[in-house]
Amino acid sequence: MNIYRMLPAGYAAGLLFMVLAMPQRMVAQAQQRVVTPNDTLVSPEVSPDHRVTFRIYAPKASEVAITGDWISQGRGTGGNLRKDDQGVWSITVGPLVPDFYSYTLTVDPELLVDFASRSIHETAITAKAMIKAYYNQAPHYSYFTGCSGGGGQALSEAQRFPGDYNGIVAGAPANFPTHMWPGELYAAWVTHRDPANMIPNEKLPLIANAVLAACDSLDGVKDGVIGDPRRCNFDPATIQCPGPDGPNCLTAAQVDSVKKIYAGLKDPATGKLFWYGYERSSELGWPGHINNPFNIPLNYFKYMAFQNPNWDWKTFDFTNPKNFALVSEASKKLGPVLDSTDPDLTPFKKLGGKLIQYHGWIDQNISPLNSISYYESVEKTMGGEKVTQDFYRLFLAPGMGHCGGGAGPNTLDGLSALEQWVEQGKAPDQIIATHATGGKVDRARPLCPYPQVAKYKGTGSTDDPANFVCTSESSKSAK
Ligand SMILES: [Ca+2]
Repeated sequence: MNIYRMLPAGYAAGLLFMVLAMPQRMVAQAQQRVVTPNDTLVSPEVSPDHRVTFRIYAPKASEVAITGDWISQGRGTGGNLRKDDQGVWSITVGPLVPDFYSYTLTVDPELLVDFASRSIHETAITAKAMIKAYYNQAPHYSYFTGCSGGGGQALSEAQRFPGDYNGIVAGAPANFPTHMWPGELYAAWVTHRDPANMIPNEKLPLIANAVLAACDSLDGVKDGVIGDPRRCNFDPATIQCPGPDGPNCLTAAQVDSVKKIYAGLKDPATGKLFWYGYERSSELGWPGHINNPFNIPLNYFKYMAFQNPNWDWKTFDFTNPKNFALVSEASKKLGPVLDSTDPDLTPFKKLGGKLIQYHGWIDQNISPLNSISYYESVEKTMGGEKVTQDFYRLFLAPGMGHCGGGAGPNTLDGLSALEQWVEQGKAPDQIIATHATGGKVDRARPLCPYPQVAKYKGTGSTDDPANFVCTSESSKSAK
């Protein structure tokens, strides 16, 4: 891949394949004709509803040494072309369903498989074949990186198609959507049960500040970031108004909402956790969920689970056992296709695959506890921490939101760490993450392989990664 990084910035030449075809057929076509930029290949044999759509930018063969790797970038919502300013080209997977999350009433099971996993696999096969045809040489290494929906695709690849990639970066993976989507919608329902239960946006900083006041120092550094929110037991009742409602306190109904959002969605019959609550210190990211529901979980219910576009989420009481049973049934029915939670990564490991996963601790969309749960399930299945960390490491990022953002170091180069691991056998003992303000890096810190955490050595700037060390003082599944 490095060779591509040497290409001049703004390098615009290349081939754009806009493919609307079954991939194998498309490869055959591509080899038979001269392809020009912005060319569109369409297979007449495929109906418009069954199509794999993606684009490839490939540097001209005359301008690159053919020693490269390729990167496929998974995308939650797909469609955009990715080419960074160093000239690294990548293959970007586009939406499989024309209107993606706006699913059609007649759910086509084949389309669902395309959407969930097959498209990514077909893209890998097709892209490798096209690279070979175009450059007369197969890529030396193949990588996949994605966050959110793309992170879910990343784990699906490791589980379902272990031979597709040598290395995979899975960021904040949405790999358990049939539980995650109900859990997301639950937070919206909690605040809409009654107008009194709504938490005004203006009060979110009040809660976030109270959480920090209670828990910021637990990690040894007072820096606006909580190292491991599982250790924070902040009780919102401590900021409940002693009298009437006011701007600097919460009403009893608002306290109840906050408690429920922290607690997560539970089976009302058994009390068993169905999906995790939001972490303490993630409050500033709540507006997109508690005011109006995020469209993705809403459309899951409307189109995939219930097939009723008029379904009214506001009147769907999640604590009613009959309603919850419907949620659970939908998960059982759709989970085998949509979810990627298989903890057995034996085939991927045997093929030499390496997997780096990361997740922000204040992720406002996907719970970091799901990443921990999946990682620990793999450890259990694969035979323990050492065996697992030989090929799979999870990095939790304190103060990082969903795939980025937040007061903590929230930007990392997982792909470079992955390359070193795959190509030089150098496993990442830490990955440096940075935080920038106005384009200028003002904080950097190591992220450590779970269950290790970064601990301040006690002297020097807390924004200098050299003053932190990865230690094993964290406990697994503290919550
Ligand atoms: Ca702190």
